[in-house]
Amino acid sequence: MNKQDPQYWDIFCKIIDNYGDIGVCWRLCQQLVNDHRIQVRLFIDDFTTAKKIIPQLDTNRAQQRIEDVMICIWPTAETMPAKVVIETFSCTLPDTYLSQMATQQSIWINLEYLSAETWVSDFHAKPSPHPTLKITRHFFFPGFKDDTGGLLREKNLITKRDEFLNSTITQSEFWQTLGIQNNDHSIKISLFCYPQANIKQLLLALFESNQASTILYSFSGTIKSLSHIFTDFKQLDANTLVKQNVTVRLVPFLSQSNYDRLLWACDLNFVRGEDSWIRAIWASKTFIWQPYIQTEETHIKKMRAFLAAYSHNAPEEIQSLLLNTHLTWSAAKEDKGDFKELMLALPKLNSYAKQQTHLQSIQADLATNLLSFSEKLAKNKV
Ligand code: TRH
Repeated sequence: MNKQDPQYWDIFCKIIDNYGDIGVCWRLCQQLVNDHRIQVRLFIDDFTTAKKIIPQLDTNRAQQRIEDVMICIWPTAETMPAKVVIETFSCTLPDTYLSQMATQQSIWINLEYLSAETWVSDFHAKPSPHPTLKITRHFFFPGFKDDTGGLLREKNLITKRDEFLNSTITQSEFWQTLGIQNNDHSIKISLFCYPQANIKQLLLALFESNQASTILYSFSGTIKSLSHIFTDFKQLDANTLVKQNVTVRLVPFLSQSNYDRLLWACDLNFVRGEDSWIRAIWASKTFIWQPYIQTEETHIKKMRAFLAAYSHNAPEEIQSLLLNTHLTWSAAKEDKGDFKELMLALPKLNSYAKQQTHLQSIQADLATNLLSFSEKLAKNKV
């Protein structure tokens, strides 16, 4: 097949920090390949970090095919661009590659970060001509509304999630892989957060609860380094801490599919950044999102915008509970019993989460939207 065929796509991923950039890119590649039969090349600048998300990656090979995606190191001057080029998060394409794109008139789309802010709808799909080359970059914004690019969601995700949730056997097998036994009826809370998160307030609320809880904490450091957070906890084994009715289990970095299962299986999820946030939405359980920390409190504005959109049709008590717990978690708001209230309201919150997940899941997903956008650009219809 000719590289100028619109079925050939190149995707560029620069890893800034953490796992969100590669997490999003890897999901997008897989969805384009599996759900839309696109031939994808994924260029990554940092194989070592990427290996965390793509464990099969051989860091010594410049090019390799994994799950039908051709993974490559950053392109050289000889690399010929594909017909459709996705730059992710304004990662800057190599100069020679870009000049070649202009010569062969590739379609150039920049996939942006997810935000629920209202300006996203105005900027989505807008063109930005290159100042010197004869080529135009188009902005593609993920989002929660129909007039944005939508959210990443593979075709079979909701079915897979429901199969998992409808099978007690599969769930207990999964829990056993994390060392949780069948007779453990504690409330399960997954925890994936930045160091600034207000874990202490959460713990205080859990101690006061008359139910036992287990925190599944995604943390790769040593258990000893956590003594300032989990003060006076007793260490049961290399991965487990206990105090009163609260057990904390350190969870190793899971595969993306097992991390999904963890979110599906828990009663409450704490997520962060960009990709785990979206996956928490698909889990249809209550979640608290910690946005990636930015200067000038930009992340708090983003968080407020998301909560306004997410909870606009919820009863007022749910709206304020979600806002207060998010502010306590991420903006150091004084906890006035918010987390305690959150734990008590979980059944109500979980049914609201289910409703919201359903509303999002009937919208077109990001990969499908991206494909139809690229087709319109190819026909010059945008
Ligand atoms: O790792 P993050 O903090 O990534 C962040 C954000 O994307 C942020 O917007 C970006 O600017 C910054 O990186 C550079 O959080 P995020 O986005 O949730 O990405 C984590 C990825 O790791 C996601 O794909 C889920 C995956 N994951 C696993 O596969 N296994 C695990 O055990 C865990 C905890 C996560």
